[in-house]
Amino acid sequence: MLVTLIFGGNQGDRKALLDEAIKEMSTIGKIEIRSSLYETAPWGFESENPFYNQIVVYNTELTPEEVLDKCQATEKQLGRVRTGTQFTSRTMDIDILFCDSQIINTPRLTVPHPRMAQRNFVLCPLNEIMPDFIHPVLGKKISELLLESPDTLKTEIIEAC
Ligand code: PH2
Ligand code: MG
Ligand code: MG
Repeated sequence: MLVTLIFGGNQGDRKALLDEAIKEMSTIGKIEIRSSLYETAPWGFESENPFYNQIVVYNTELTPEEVLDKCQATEKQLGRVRTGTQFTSRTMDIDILFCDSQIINTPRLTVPHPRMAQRNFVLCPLNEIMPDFIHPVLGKKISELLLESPDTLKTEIIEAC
């Protein structure tokens, strides 16, 4: 299965944490593609600290639930403290965007990620590596979703891939 993950954090040494998280997640399988590194304005909450975001596609034999377990273990290992509130600053967040073209709706997991079409910090790096991929629920290419995105927050390439 090709699983597409987005990594993001806005606390601590953002670059070092991102590199470490991407390396740690490669225990699930080989890296197929990675986007450039982006600096992005916080979406959905106020913070002085911009995020670093990057998207990586891994080729894995694990199930989606097993990948989720590994994402959560890695977030914890990298110092993520989960609070009750929805959006806060964090050292590392790892979210599953796609699992091939599967549609998954379980109590633990919603794939494709439900809010990606409203978020340029997801659509910009995704459009860089898979502009023609068709979102299995929305039935549109990533490039179309980016054109239609209502988001106006800034995303900037920090380090080209
Ligand atoms: N993640 C969020 C909420 N807001 N904003 C940016 N720029 N990048 C993120 O990764 C991010 C966010 C929830 O997980
Ligand atoms: Mg997230
Ligand atoms: Mg998350």
